[in-house]
This record gives sequence, C-alpha cells and structure tokens, in this order.
Amino acid sequence: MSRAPQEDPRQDTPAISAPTRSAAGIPAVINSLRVVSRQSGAARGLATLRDVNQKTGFDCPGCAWPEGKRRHLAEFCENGAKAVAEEATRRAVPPEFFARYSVAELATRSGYWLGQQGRLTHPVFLDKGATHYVPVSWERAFSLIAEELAALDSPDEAVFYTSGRTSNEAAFLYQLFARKFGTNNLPDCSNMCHESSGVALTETLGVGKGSVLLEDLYQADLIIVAGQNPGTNHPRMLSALEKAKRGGTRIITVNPLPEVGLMRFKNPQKARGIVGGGTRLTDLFLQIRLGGDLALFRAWNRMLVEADRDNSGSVLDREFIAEHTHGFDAFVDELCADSDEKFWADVDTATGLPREQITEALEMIQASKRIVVCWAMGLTQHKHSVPTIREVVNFLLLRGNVGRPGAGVCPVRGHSNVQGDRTVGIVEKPKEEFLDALGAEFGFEPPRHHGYDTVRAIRAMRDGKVGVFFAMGGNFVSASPDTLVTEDAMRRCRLTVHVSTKLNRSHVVTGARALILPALARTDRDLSGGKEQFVTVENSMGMVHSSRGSVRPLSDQMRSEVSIVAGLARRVFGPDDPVPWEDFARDYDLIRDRIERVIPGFANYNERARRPGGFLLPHAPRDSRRFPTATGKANFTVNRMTPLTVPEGRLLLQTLRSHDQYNTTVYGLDDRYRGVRGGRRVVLVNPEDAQRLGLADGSYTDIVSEWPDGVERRAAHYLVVYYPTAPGCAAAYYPETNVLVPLDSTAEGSNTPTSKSIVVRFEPDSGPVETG
Ligand SMILES: Nc1nc2c(c(=O)[nH]1)N[C@H]1C(S)=C(S)[C@@H](COP(=O)(O)OP(=O)(O)OC[C@H]3O[C@@H](n4cnc5c(=O)[nH]c(N)nc54)[C@H](O)[C@@H]3O)O[C@H]1N2
Ligand SMILES: Nc1nc2c(c(=O)[nH]1)N[C@H]1C(S)=C(S)[C@@H](COP(=O)(O)OP(=O)(O)OC[C@H]3O[C@@H](n4cnc5c(=O)[nH]c(N)nc54)[C@H](O)[C@@H]3O)O[C@H]1N2
Ligand SMILES: [Mo]
Repeated sequence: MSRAPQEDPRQDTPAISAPTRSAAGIPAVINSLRVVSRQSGAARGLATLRDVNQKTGFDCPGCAWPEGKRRHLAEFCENGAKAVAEEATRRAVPPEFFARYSVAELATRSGYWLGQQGRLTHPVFLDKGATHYVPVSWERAFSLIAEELAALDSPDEAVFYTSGRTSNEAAFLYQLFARKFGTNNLPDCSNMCHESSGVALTETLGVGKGSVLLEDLYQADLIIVAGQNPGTNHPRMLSALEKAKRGGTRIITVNPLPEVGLMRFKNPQKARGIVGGGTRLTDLFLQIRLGGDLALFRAWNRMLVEADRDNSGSVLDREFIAEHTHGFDAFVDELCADSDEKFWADVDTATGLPREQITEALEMIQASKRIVVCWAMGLTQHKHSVPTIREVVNFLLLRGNVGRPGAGVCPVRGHSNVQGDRTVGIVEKPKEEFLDALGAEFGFEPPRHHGYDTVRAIRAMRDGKVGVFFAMGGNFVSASPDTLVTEDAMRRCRLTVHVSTKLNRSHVVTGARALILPALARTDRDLSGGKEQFVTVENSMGMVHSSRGSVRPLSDQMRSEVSIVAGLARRVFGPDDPVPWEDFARDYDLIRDRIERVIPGFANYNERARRPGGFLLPHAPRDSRRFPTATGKANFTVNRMTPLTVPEGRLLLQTLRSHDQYNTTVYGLDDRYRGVRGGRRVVLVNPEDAQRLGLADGSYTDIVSEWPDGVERRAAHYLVVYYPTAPGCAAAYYPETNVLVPLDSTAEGSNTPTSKSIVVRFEPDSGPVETG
C-alpha cells in the first residue's frame, strides 16, 4: 500500500514540568477565557458562553454529564468553554482555502493545525485524480452521492458512520435513510467508546445505560470512580463529587495515574474553591495496573461473600438477591473455587495493589449502605472490558446496590449526545421490535441482518467490500485504531463523504472521490425552513432536553444535519417517496412526533421537550427494580480472571486524552495538570521501569507495538517523561498513538479496540518519517 503523506513528528517539541497539585481554580478560568477570545473575539465568545446549558440555550457540545437543578449563570467548565469557543469561532475555511492548499499538502499538517483553520463554510468536492477540493452546489453534491449509491451491487456496500454530537432528530432521520436504503451498516463512535458498558449492562441488568441520577451521587455513602479522568473530560462531574463530599460521601479512586482533578479540586464557581487549597476529593487512591479492575472487583466480591459467611449472612443483601437476581450460586461457586493462594497470587499480579489497600477499601465498602460505581474509558477499552463491567455489576448486586436511591451503575458517557443517538436507532445490531416499529411507521421492510460496527467496517473497506463511506460528524481516520490500515481502507472507497464542522484528517485521506458537507453545530442558530428550530439531546443519565443555538452561522451555505439528510434522501429515493422529508426539514416537531411513535419512553415528546430541563426516559431497573433480561432478573455472571502477561522488556501502554483536546480535535499543545507543555509526543513511564529499560528521562524513543501478525506498528520520536504511573504501565496521547492499536485487538463481546492495553517495546528514535 502507498502511504498518505504525514506530518513530521520532529516538529513536536514538548517541555516538561512537575504535574500540578489541584485542578480547576483560577488557572482554569484564565485559560478558557484566553481560548474563547482567541477563537471568537471576546464579545461573541462571552455572549455564547452565557447560553451554555441554560434552560433556553444550547447543550454544551463538550461532554454528556448532566446539568444540576440550579444552574449557575454559566456553570463554569474550562473544557466546556473550550468546546464552545472552538465551535463558535469566527475563523473560517472558505473555498479559497481549498484553492490554496492541495489535499497532499494538507495531509502533511497536524490534526491540530487542520482544526485551527476554523469552520467549514461551503460544500466542496474532490474529483477522482484531482489535487484540490473545489466548491460544489448542494444539489450537485446530493446527485454525486446518489449516483455512487445507485452504482453499488448491494446496499451493504455503503457504510453510514455517526459521531456522538448529532441530535436525536438528525440521528433518527439518518438511520431511517440508511435502513430505507437497505443496510444496518451504522457503526458509530460508541463502538470505540462505551460499547463494552452497553453489552455488559444489557446482559446483566437488561438496560445498557446508567442507573443513577445526580441526586443519587449526593445520597451515596461511597462513590468508586474507576478508569476515568473527570478533571479533564467531565469537569462538571467534579462539582457533583465535591457536593457529595460535603454531604459525607467518601470516594475511592481506581486509576494507574494519580489524576490531579480527582485528587484535589478547586471549584471555580465558588470563592472557597478559587482561593484556599481546594477540596480533597479522593479518600483512598488505588493505583492499579492497566486492566487490573476485573481482579480487584473479584477480590472485593470474594471478600464480601466470605465476610457474609463469617457473619451469618449479615453482609450481603439476601432479600434482594433472592427476589431480584439470578445466577448467584454459580457465581459464588466459581468465585470461591480457587485456593486462597492461587486466587490472591492472580489478584496481586493483575492489580499490583498492596493487600492492605484492598482491605482498607473493603472496610469502606462494608461501612457503606449506598454505593455508586462510575467509570469511563479506563474500564471499557480492554480485552476483558465486558467481564470487568459485569463483575462491577456483581459487586453492586451483592449488597442490593441497584434500583434504590444513592446506589447504582454510572458509566459516564463521552460525546454530548452519544447516548441519544443510540436511543433513536444509531446501532448496527438493531432489536427486532425497533425494526418492526420503524417499518410499520414508515411503510417499508427494514433490513434484518446486522451491519458492520466500526472495526468490521474498516475490515470491509480494507477488503474492497465498501464503495461509499458516509460520516455524520466525527473523524473516522484519526479516531479509529491502526491508523495506517484505516487510512488505506478509506482510500479504497469510491466515494467518501463527511458532514462536518471542522477540517480534520478524514478530509485529506479520502476515497477516489470525496465530499465535505458543512453542517451547523450545536451553538449555531438553526433557521431551517425559515423558522427557528431546536433539537433535543440525551445526557449520560437519560434526561432528554432541548438545545437551541444562538450564534449566527458564518455562511448561508451551512446546513443543519436534519436538512442535509432530508435533502439527500429526497434525491436518493426520488419525488414519489412517501416519507415527507421536506416537511421534516421545515419543522423538527414532525420528526419528534415520529420518534414518539417508534421509540418507547417519548410520550408527549414535543410538549415535554419544551419544559425547562426536559424529561427523564424510563429505566426499569432504576425506576422499579424490574430487569428486562432474558431471565427477567438481574443476572449474576461468572467472569474468570485472566491476568494479562506482558513479556520481559515490554510495557502495557494506554492511549488517553490530554487536557487540551476533544478526542481528535486538539485545542492546544498543553496538558497543564500533567505538566506537559507545547507538544504531544510524550510517553509517560514509571521511573523504575524506565531505568530498567534504559530509557533516560527527557530522551527520545520510538514506541513499537507487539501483536502477533508480523506487521510493524511504530510511533516515532516520543519524549520519555518519568511519571508516577503504576509499574509496568505507560501512557501516551490519542490519536497520535492510534498507529499502535492493532485493528484485530478488540474487547471480547463488544469488539471495542483495546486502546488502553497495548503491549509495547521501546527502540532508539528512528528519525523523521517520510513525508511524501
Ligand atoms: N475535554 C474533553 N472532554 C471529553 C473528551 C475529550 O477528549 N476532551 N472526550 C469525551 C469522550 S468521547 C469520552 S468517551 C470521555 C472519556 O473520558 P475518560 O475515560 O476520562 O478519558 P481518557 O483520557 O481516555 O481517560 C481514561 C482514564 O482511565 C484511566 N485508566 C486507563 N486504563 C485503566 C485501567 O485499566 N483501569 C483503571 N482503573 N483506570 C484506567 C486513565 O489513567 C485515565 O485516567 O470524555 C468525554 N469528554
Ligand atoms: N487510541 C484511542 N482511540 C480512541 C479513543 C481512545 O481513548 N484511544 N477513544 C475513542 C472514543 S471514546 C471515541 S468517542 C472516538 C471519537 O471518534 P469521533 O467521534 O469520530 O471523533 P471526534 O474527534 O470526536 O470528531 C471530531 C470531528 O467531528 C466533527 N464535528 C464536531 N461537531 C460536529 C457536529 O455538531 N456535527 C457534525 N456533523 N460534525 C461535527 C468535526 O469536523 C470534528 O473534526 O474515538 C475513539 N478512539
Ligand atoms: Mo467516547
């Protein structure tokens, strides 16, 4: 395969200082105001910030963390402010930009540079063999797509990807379009994100979503935060944890890294937070090895079962177990099968935790009537993620910690509407009842066979089985694993289409022909059909609420995602198609009426969406301890422990987010809390490991991933940073290190790439990569 041009990693020159001691506070305020005024001009930026997450404003395009009841004038969040500033920027990428830069030239630029150019303003087209994108009309763009779709041998040769910012209304129309076209090939970012949570929770509790509300966090006696860095990725969660703490909740943090925000937090909302030393959030920090969580939860579970035996049944919630669960005996039998010696030897290897800490945590657990477990990518992106999360459920079931106040599962979702997109049908493995309802509502027979998830889509593209790749948002090329394989896969398509707000690498590593279609974003005023429209989104806790943009779009050529799908559908299905696509684009209420008829839980959608704060979707385990599983009960599961063995001279690498990025969108080159400035190619290594491996602090190295398929995966020119991570583990930023994640290394049961556990070795810095 011929490689697409790439940036030269040597232009990246990070500087390192000590990690900070607390998160947020004044530096966070200053930093975000700087970003806001640089991007949008101070006045436009501040006016926009005022509207974030207000009852009449737009939903923050940052994370999916819910808003509290009493919203502050601007519930302040540094990274929310950055997300808004990037979106509401006045910088534009007009057609002249594409006349100036060839696609090959753009491919040598970093993702950061591409994103910083500003908002996409006009539809542009790259023809076969052409060197530059040229402006194209919307009608011509739709015709080009329709022609390529019509030329496919089967609808399954088209792939329709979605990223998680798309509104419920646009997502519902988009999946309708794909299914009417004849395919369930609807991979989404969830496949790389919380899929493991969805799979594990559906199997055990019957609903693949979290079971707690904000109130539950405040009422919990204990919150366990495992595999999550909220100080950077869900900053508003820290305010909730702080509030819980003030009410007496204790917090256990499980993480290979001592993430600053979780350790100590200064609330920028409050004078107390801004001055003073901040609140100590974490009561007990368990510095676990990567992938050790299954062993940890199994250890706690075994200890609880044993304590229950010793204390004549007073430790477990026997009544709950008898009435509401299934599989308890089989679970206990397997859990207690190994000798103490064997069991604890495995726990020691997998977790690396001192036994006293596990016991200390157990005491806190036993002293707590109400427990919530929160998690994110640290639990979902491993080979054993599904069993790990099932074991978390076992842990909660043992003491009845599901379906009552102050207790439950809290998978903290990423993209601001990734949960809503799933709810309204963005899923490659749809349920029969959903397809029945969709088909009945729109008078067609939806395809029944399952479609490709993200990894399977890449394989199919690589193998020449996909002609058209269409993306509703996102940055497929950079977000996906095995970058070189994915880039090659993308280039084998006949047509690649991106509905986007900002320029990214997926626009410059393309199929034979390519289109970029500029979409309105969350912050933009949407006047589709000549009237002001609003959309709805669902947060991480199942609240659906409205979002109304207020910023004037940079060009009248930008269209809403709803009207893009509607326009394309009319062109593809022709004037006689009975679905009223134009009406939908003129009045989003009509789409909500249809969602209400197809998807349970949306009764009076239009009315309730207009209520301040929106409405809560039903969740049977949370609401009434009903568990819509195959057994009709909450299922205990058997999850055997298989500690990962890393060969001598190798480390386990996790790929994670810096403080200055939103997934593949890089806001800046600093990771303030971790003491990294001005660059991103750093690898954080435990000093003892580094010395053993002969890696000097501040030296440069190549990272080579080991996977038994004979392919060399190398990330060149990384600065070694001695850092207090768990022994045997290393960390580096996504998406630059996605080259190291083998496509076929995925989680069992969810097929999520194992972005948090890659076996790597280090080799001398190999010099610059070819850039042509
Ligand atoms: N500002 C900002 N906000 C974001 C995003 C962003 O990029 N920027 N992305 C959004 C999205 S899509 C998502 S999914 C979320 C991601 O939110 P996070 O999951 O917090 O994101 P990561 O940076 O991947 O961090 C993973 C955390 O898990 C820890 N970890 C890794 N492996 C393990 C393990 O095996 N066990 C344990 N116990 N811990 C482990 C890491 O040390 C790190 O603290 O954030 C969302 N919000
Ligand atoms: N190695 C590694 N890989 C990972 C991860 C990891 O931790 N490690 N994390 C995974 C996770 S959790 C996720 S969620 C995925 C993220 O995968 P994606 O969701 O595909 O990636 P993003 O970087 O969020 O997409 C950014 C692009 O979306 C477009 N965009 C932004 N807002 C809008 C909008 O409102 N409408 C439209 N149409 N377009 C918009 C912009 O053009 C922007 O360039 O990456 C995954 N990949
Ligand atoms: Mo995500």
